[in-house]
Order: sequence, then structure tokens, then C-alpha cells
Amino acid sequence: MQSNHRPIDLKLKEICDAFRIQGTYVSHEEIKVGNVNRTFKVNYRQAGGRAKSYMIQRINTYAFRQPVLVMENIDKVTEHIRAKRPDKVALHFHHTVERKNYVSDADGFWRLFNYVPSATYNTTDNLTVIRNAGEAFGEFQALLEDFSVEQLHYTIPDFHDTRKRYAKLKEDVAADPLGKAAEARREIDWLLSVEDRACTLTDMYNRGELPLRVTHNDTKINNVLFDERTDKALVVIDLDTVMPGLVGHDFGDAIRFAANFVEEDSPEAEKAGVNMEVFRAFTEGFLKQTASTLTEREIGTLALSCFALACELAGRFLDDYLLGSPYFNIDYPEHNLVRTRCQVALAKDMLQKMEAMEAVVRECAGGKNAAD
Ligand code: GN1
Ligand code: MG
Repeated sequence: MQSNHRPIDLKLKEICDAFRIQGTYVSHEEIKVGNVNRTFKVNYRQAGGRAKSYMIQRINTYAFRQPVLVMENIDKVTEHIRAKRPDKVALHFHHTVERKNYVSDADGFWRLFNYVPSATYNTTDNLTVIRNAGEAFGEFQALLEDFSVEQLHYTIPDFHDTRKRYAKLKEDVAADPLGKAAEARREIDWLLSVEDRACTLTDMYNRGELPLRVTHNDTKINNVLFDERTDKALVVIDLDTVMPGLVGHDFGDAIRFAANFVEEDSPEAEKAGVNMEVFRAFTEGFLKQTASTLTEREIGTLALSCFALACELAGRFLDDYLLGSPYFNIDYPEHNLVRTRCQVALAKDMLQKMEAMEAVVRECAGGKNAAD
């Protein structure tokens, strides 16, 4: 499958050249997973005929205004993990002749790393996979326990500041520049009615009740690569949003994605809800790695963090919809409204199941000595 000369192939080949990739460019596939960046797998044939693939990402500079700082964060964090666990699979970012791990040109901001043969999951009810994902994100957090958060740049300021997200939503609902708010009235009203509950973690942090940790901040299960044969987690990827944050940001985001009965953008919002078996499996894995370092209070926020993150993301999707979707990649004009409705339905179900979720968290944390 020799590549033709489509502009995208020419561009990808040019990027590979800048990163000094050896061999013959064969083809590319676009990997449609992320909602923000664009990701391509490029396939090469090396001298001797061996096939080798690389991943190229074009960073969304509307979301990441200072992409060089994103790359600095990634470098520091991966270096720290590599030094502690040299045996672990790590993403290897290539460098240009000028020793930069990115290329910035008229077409965008690009980076390139080795393709890791692996399996990924968008949704799965395989509880082993889920437990392993929980362990992987928990281990990520545990490995960075001794990394000082001050070393990290805030690449997207106030990323999980739910209060500020709400303030922005209210501002844009009031301005309603494209006249779309009426269509989303029910979702807007509901989200506003639960604002205080959704902002509990942010408020606790602002009162000094929760410690800052190094968090991944985008813990969707498709950001874990799994061994194709054993389903063991190999590596946590997509470190763009690694920043100082709260443990609940990682836990809650993971649950709102992995434990939902339906995909994040399912048009069948009425089917959204928390699969408690998945919830338990993820919680077991996550707390196995983290319980001993978390404070009682942090553990006490975990179940509620799922609700907080679902509401926060619902508000973000909705806000983006009202503005004509400049932030999230969309496949059709109503995509962000569909995503909003699905997150809202999920958040409502979480309220119903809050006590059950809290009980599972307590059970899984039990036995470990919480840190205070
Ligand atoms: C974005 O692009 P992706 O899929 O890694 C977003 C997350 C959202 C997620 C929702 C930088 O992540 O915060 O939770 O979409 N990332 C950024 O699917 O905004
Ligand atoms: Mg991401």
C-alpha cells in the first residue's frame, strides 16, 4: 500500500523528515480517539524491509495555548517515572536536529513518538481490563507522589476549577452569541440547580482541605495502552494535561468515562448510568495503588468526584456548543449537545447511586491506613 501524494501524506512525511525518521514512508491512518488533538499512525518500511510505525500528533493550540510548556511537563514527568521504573514501557518522543521534541510550523504544532503495539478500549465491561486501568492510573499517581508539583506548568489554567467552569457557562448562556441556549434550556437549568454540589471539591480545595498532587487530568480508559495478549496495562498515555490537581479529578474522570453504560457521545442518553461492577473494579485497582497515601478526607471525596467531573464536563460540552464548538472536535453540528445530554443523564444516575458508590470506596480503602 504505497502512499499516493495526498497533501496529508506529504505533510506527515515532512514531519517525519523533520524528526529524522529513516526509511520509506508507506501510508498513514488517522486515529479518531481524542476530542482535542489530531492523531495519525504513520507506517514506514526500513532498510531491510522491516515495517515500523510512529504516532504523529497535531496539538490543538486553541486548547493548549502554550504547547511548548505542555512538552516540558511531559518530559519532566516521563523522566521521573523512567528513573524510578526503567523497566516500564514509556512513550519515546523523537527530537529534531535542533533537539526539540516538537515541530512548530505554519500548519501547526507537531510531535512524534514510537508506536507501541497494544490494545486500547473505548468501552469495555471486561472487569480485569477495568481493574488494570484503575491500577495503572493509581500507579501513575503513586509514582509521582515524590515529584514536586511546583515543577509543572499550568498548561490550561483552572482546568478542573468547577466554579470557574460554571461561571464561564453562565456568562456564555447570558450572552448566547449564536442563539442556541433555548434548545439546551433543560440541561442548563439542571446543571445550574446542582452547582454547589458539583463544586464541592473545588470549594474544599479553596478552603485548604485537600492537597495538590500531580494528576493526569484526562483519565479516560482509552488513555491506557494494554498488552494485547495479557490485558495488563502497559503505559498511561496522553500526558498533555498533567498538572497539579486533586486525586478526585483523576478518579472521577475515569469513572465518568469507563463506568458509563454507554459511550460518552451516545444519542441514547436515557441509557447512560453507572455500571456498579465496573465502578467497583476500577476503584479496587485505583485504591490498591493509592489508598495508603491518600488522606481520609480525600478518600471521602472520591464518590462525589465522579458526579463533579460529569457535571463539569457536561458544562464544558454545553458551553462549547453555545459558542459553535471551537474547542472539542465534532463530527456533526449537534455533537456537543448530544455529549452534554449524555453526561447530564449520567450525573443524574450518579446522584441516585451516591451511597452505593461511597460504600464501595470505603470497602476498597478499608484495611489500608489512610494518611490521616
Ligand atoms: C478531551 O482529547 P481528549 O479526548 O484526550 C479533553 C478532556 C475531556 C475529554 C472528553 C485537553 O480529551 O478534558 O474530558 O475530551 N481534553 C482537554 O472526552 O480539554
Ligand atoms: Mg487528552
